[in-house]
Amino acid sequence: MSGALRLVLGDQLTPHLSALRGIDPAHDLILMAEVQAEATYVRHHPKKLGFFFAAMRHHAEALRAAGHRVRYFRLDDPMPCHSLGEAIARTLAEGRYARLIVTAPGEWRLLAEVESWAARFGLPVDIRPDDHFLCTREEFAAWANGRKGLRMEFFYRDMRRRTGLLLAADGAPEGGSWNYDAENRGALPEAIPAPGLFRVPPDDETRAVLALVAERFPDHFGDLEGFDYAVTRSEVEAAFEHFCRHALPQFGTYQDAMRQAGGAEGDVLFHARIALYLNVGLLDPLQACRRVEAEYRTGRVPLNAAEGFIRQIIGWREYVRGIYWLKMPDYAAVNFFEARRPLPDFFWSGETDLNCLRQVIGQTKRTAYAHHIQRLMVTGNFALLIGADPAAVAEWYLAVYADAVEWVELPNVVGMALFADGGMMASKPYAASGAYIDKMSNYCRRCRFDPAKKNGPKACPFNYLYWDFLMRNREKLRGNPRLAMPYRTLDKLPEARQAAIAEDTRRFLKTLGEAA
Ligand code: DLZ
Ligand code: SF4
Repeated sequence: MSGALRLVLGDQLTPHLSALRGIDPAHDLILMAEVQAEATYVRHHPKKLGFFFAAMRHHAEALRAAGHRVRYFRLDDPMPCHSLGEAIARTLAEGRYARLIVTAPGEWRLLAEVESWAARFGLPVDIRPDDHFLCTREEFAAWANGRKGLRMEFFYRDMRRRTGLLLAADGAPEGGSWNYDAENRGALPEAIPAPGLFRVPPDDETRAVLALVAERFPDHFGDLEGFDYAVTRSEVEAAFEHFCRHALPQFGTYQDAMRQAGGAEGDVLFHARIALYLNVGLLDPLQACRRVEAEYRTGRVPLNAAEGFIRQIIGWREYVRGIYWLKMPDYAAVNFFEARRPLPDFFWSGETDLNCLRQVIGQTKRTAYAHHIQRLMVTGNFALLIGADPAAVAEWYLAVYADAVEWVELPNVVGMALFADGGMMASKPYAASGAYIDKMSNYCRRCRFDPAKKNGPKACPFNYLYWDFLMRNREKLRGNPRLAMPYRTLDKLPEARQAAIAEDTRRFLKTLGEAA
């Protein structure tokens, strides 16, 4: 009797994966493959590649230890596979299988490819729902159906009700409010130290992966040294435990803060750095939320921390994934502002005088990680203000962050950071001047620009870029009620000041290597 061939992708590393349900260990074969095409369709950060391949190899070992047969293609095999399709073709040439079973991939591009396999390989392909999420694509579509705006907040409340997380006995939200976002914006005093990050030293298998990545992908942006990610379920559990004990109590208050510090202390602050583990299936989102809720119930962490964490996971994370599948493939091409500027070269080097950008890009290069405000309000805000091409910006984020899979990265970049969907996700563009960055970080104190200066060579470029962005896009944004105040301020600016803003912007954009 020929069994089934069951494909497990690099971000499907859960033992209870839908593609493995009902598996017959005696006859079925699990296929996993490190392939050149997935490693290079964007030039992923070397630490991201190291993480994916190391986690895949350790997962294959765990599956074997659980009694399964696994065919695993490595990139350092004598005959590596170029693509997932090739890995399937070669496995089918090695043995007979009655059907192919796949859990739906998280990316539109790959799902389209999987859908072509039945015809290509001449066997039935069973595409099962992706069960890494709490809200299915169909449930999200039903929620969105007929709504005018698709705001996260209302979706999040439904998810709280559905999961029962942080609900009081009468079904009301714990503490009386659904959302404590206003208590997530504390500036971080220099005197408050952040707990050290949980680091996992690479084992022999991971070191072999890192050597392979160093050899095969030497020209990808990012450093490989200092690789410290967890790559197994037990390591991930330990990393999450460390977060819950040491960082979670202050996570809520300092969620949006940024800090330049000696060493790596500022890289993570009070964040969990678990998105990459959630996104490949090494950490279960609901279990993580229940653990955080328990910390609150026992009184070890305040409500603003527990709610802030749970909102990110069952709110934002599920919501952006829903938006992605609701709007793809058109979402990849949205460009509300018709922004066409190429991404400045310094996004690939960190070499810029704007200290906030230098710090965030430098950290990204070192670690393949930056937290949400660094991504949204420093690099994202800057890309929005200069009118960078959304597709180029999205490609950058997809390449450089270890947690970036397209379903999460694309809506966050084009919808949230760049407002390129014209306001489907966000009610106004997240445009901000230097004052915001100065309030939330210590970057400005170490910068050659002055966040208090509005114009001239010493002025923080975010200041004039912000007003120029509003002037340039007046027609598209003037009617937005949430921008009524800044437009009133702009209208009152003397003509000479408006001209200075335009001139400073022109001069600055020229330094990016492009005429304004
Ligand atoms: C991101 C990634 C990388 C770098 N490499 C592989 C790989 O070699 N094999 C694989 O099965 N998956 C890989 N992935 C993940 C996929 O590119 C893709 O992003 C997800 O499977 C989409 O859900
Ligand atoms: Fe960034 Fe402006 Fe602050 Fe410099 S002054 S760090 S450019 S916000």
